[in-house]
Amino acid sequence: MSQPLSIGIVCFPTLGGSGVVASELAAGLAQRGHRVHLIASAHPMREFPHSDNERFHEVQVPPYPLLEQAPYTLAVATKIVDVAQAHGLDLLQVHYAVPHAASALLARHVLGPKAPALVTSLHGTDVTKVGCNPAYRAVTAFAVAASDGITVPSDYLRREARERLGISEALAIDVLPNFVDTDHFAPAHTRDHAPLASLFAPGGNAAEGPYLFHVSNFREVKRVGDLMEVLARVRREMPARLVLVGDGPTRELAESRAAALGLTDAVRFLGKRAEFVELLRHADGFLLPSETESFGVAALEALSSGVPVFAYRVGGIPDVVVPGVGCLVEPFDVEALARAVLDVVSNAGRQTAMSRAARAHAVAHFGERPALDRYENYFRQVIARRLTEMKR
Ligand code: GMT
Repeated sequence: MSQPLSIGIVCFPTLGGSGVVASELAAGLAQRGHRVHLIASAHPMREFPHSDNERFHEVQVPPYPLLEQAPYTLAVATKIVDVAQAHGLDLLQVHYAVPHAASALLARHVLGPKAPALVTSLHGTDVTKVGCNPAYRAVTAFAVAASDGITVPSDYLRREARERLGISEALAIDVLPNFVDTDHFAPAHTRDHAPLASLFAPGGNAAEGPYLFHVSNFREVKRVGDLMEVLARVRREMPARLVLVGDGPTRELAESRAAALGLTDAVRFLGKRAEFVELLRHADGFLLPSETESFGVAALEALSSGVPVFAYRVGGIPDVVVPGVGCLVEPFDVEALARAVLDVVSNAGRQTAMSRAARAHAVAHFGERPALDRYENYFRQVIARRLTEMKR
């Protein structure tokens, strides 16, 4: 067995997206014997740590009256330096380029020749919305390009990174698709609606449905208003209900749209929940009407749970939601999305076939073990390359 590595992983502790990928990766690598140091402003929402090989290092951002905004970027850089000096790191992987790539670069300068190899893992809006904003672009692009390795979860985001951050073709950007814990996100043994029905009325009529599901951080890019438009249209033909997990800036908008469309009794907003698979796996369909997604981890978790996904054909979603495991329609056609949902959920045979195909697709293409192999190999290559370059 090759030598275990000492790996630092920096991420936002958010539920969904990069925070989930980072903490699952940390757990998986630690289980393989590597020493993993997770650096974040709070414990990730998913269970952590899983083993003695994992350590959590909290980034604290002390306020001071003179500082209008607490300098998070500096606090992350300082924590990286502290962890590297105390524990020795072979490699540091930062998830979400803004501002983590800049923090890492700064730490690298402080650490000098002993600095670990640096991998920046781009995720989505750190390129397409925030990183390319003129307020951040010059430094973000510079820091990303200065990394020893750059990863993205899809070809789509690689193209976006080249275009929006101007990352030259001379620099490799490697596609490492996201993955899912298929044991955790597994279909229900008994496919019934009972756990979802009880959210609407204790002992409610579980035979009614269909039940639709959504998980997100309720940012504008998620177009949560479209969820209500789709639900209203589906309900013209079937007594559909929608369960929503997560929270964020557009949750109120979704609630008021639901009220305006007379849907209040047909929706349940559950807020942030680390554990939602017990509900998700009983749903008939997962709605993800995002403006764009570089990948769509939430969609993959649904597929793995045997839940077909309905989304717009945008970004990297077509890499995940292939024909037969869900339906993609043209952006932002709520009529078409509602029709796609109805086509599937109104036909028990079609729904079951799609649910089985969704699960099989997730297991065959997005399992954790091959993904961890890819990351391990990639990290070792980056470390070796950096050592060679340093010897020159
Ligand atoms: O970039 C974001 O919007 C946030 C990010 C996150 O950190 O939650 O989500 C992105 O990264 C995920 C993990 O790689 C992807 O599954 C999401 O599709 C992606 N979001 C977008 O591109 C909007």
